[in-house]
Amino acid sequence: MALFRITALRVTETHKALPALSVLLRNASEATDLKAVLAKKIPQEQERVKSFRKAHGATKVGEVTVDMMYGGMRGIKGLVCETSVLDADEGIRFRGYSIPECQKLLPKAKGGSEPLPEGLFWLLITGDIPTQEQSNAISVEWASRAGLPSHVVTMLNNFPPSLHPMSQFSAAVTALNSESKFAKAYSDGVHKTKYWEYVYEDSMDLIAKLPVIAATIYRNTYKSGKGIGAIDPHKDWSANFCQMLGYDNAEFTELMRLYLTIHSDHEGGNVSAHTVHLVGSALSDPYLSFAAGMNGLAGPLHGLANQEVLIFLRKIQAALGDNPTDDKLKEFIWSTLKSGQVVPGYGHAVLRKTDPRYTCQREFAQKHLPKDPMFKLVSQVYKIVPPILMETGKVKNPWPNVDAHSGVLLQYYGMTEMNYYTVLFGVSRALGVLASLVWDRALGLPIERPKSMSTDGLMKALKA
Ligand code: CMX
Repeated sequence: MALFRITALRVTETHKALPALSVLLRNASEATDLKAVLAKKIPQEQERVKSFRKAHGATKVGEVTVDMMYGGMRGIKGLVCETSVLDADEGIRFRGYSIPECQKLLPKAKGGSEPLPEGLFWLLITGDIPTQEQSNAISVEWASRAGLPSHVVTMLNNFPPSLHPMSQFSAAVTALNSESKFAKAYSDGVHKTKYWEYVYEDSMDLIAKLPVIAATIYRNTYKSGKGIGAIDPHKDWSANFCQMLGYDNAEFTELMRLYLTIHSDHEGGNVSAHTVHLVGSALSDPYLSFAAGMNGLAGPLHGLANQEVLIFLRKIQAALGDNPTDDKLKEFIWSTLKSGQVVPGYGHAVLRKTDPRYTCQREFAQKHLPKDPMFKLVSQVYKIVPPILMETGKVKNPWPNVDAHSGVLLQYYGMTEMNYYTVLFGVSRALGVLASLVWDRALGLPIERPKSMSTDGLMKALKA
């Protein structure tokens, strides 16, 4: 076990940076203070929603069929999510901005060309594209909040490396709830109008700490626990994360900025986002709510698909070699389907076209790794799989989703440990779901409790 240890000291080395941090934090002005910006916006939005509900509260927005009830509630409009909306054909828009627009408009790191996740978070939570200064202020603030309590470090260091990284991730986040300012304020009897402030504090703390947790898991599980180093307050969130993971390739850091931006949010109904929202509605603190969402992300039909895709590609290479013929590949795909398995990375509950998150990763690959054999295989799969899925006659969306491409990029830069990939997805997903959680409490959304029926009750109600 000793081999896999890192010391608490190593992780809390962030404190070494404190003098530099305090100077940087002092530079924050009212315009770069995200909490102050939100405190101005929230009363306006509360008023807007209140008058909208007063005028239209009883208006119907859709209907529920029996198939929807048995069919995973597909298509039921039953949730409000402010941060992003998914269009079946166009894909995701973050607060109204498409991925190419975000790539163009959001602040970048010095010398970089991909958007900073800090800027995306500002956009998700405020609805406004931030300035470079606002985005930089978030980098500094997250650096200042990154330290882990020693019990979480001890816990991480005692997990066997055989425990799946997503289980380690979710367990560590759950244990972090010892730090919850919301849970403490609630037990101290805080007024409900102030809930959002404490959920905001916990969310900022949690987002700041996630890369440290994730990097510790990576180093412990795959790199014999060798130290993760210190947070540099002059670096952005992704650069610090890459450095802690042990990667110092500038191109990989750019990939990570893109990756952490595009995986952040996919409107409110997907398993991870919906779970965080649902658990949060019981006033479980953000740590518990987020950990619950991560247990959903760890399912193979959701976030774990990025791991499954790489395993699938490796299986193809093992069976057919690096350059399979189209016919051999078709045969392989059909045999997968006939054995009752899904083709991972393809299909979606809402999307009906190629996922734009797939497209922007493909563009990254075309620019940086056009000759990579695995990328070539992914391109060939993109040509072969959709017509086959269409031919089955039952798959509603035969096109690739985000998970069909991410692993290929990671393995190119040396991150070949596919069981780890969903943790990266989880770090990113925090940005969207926690921004939403702050708004859930700001808008005073109640405990979620839809009505269920038994088959007998349903038949009786429909006189069937
Ligand atoms: N391979 C094989 N069969 C598929 C399929 C795929 N990629 N996608 C859908 N199908 C099948 C379904 O299993 C279902 O079969 P049955 O009727 O026998 O149960 C049928 O096609 C209809 O399904 P659907 O309405 O098209 O898709 P759903 O909304 O039910 O499911 C999803 C969506 C993503 C779970 C499904 O497409 C899938 O399993 N894809 C593979 C796993 C994957 O890539 N998941 C990641 C999604 C993105 C993410 O959340 O990260």
